[in-house]
Amino acid sequence: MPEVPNERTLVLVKPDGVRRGLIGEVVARLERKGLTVVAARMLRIPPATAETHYAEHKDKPFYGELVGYITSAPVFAMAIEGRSAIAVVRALIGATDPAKAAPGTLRGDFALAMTSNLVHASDSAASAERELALYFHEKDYLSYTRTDAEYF
Ligand code: 3AN
Repeated sequence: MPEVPNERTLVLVKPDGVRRGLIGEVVARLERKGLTVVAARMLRIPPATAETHYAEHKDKPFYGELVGYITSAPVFAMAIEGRSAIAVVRALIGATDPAKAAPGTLRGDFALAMTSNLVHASDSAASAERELALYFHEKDYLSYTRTDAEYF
C-alpha cells in the first residue's frame, strides 16, 4: 500500500444537521470510509469562538450571517483521523455550495442552501491544527486501532 500520511481533522455537524437529526448519517459516512472518530462533543459554539473560527471570512458580506448561524443551535464536533483525512473528509462533504455539490457527497445529498450546508471540515493541515484547538484539548484525543484497520 502506498505511504499516505495519517492526519487529524475537525468535522462539525452544523446546526442544520443537528436539528435535522443527521448527526448519525454524517458519522456513519465517515466511519464506513475507514476514518476513525477520536474525539467528539456536543456544544453550543460561543460567539467569540465562532468569530475566531471564521476569522478568515471577517470582511465577507456573509460573515455576520455565518457567525449568527453557527451559534444558533448546538453543533456536534468531532476529531477525525485517517489516511489523508483532511482531503478525504472534504471530498466526502462536497462543494461549499450544496447546489453544486456532487450527488453522493453529504452536501450533495442533504443540503441546498449556502449557509446551512450541513457540515464543516478543515481545509488544510494548518486549518485543522488551528480549528481542532478551538474545540478540543490534547487529552481529549483517544486514538485507537479499528478492528478492520488492515483494510484502510
Ligand atoms: P467550506 O465550509 O466548504 O470550507 P468556506 O470556508 O469557504 O467553505 O466558507 C465557510 C462557510 O461560509 C461555508 N460553509 C458557508 O456556510 C459560508 N459561505 C461561504 N461562501 C459563502 C457565500 N458566498 N455566501 C454565503 N455563505 C457562504
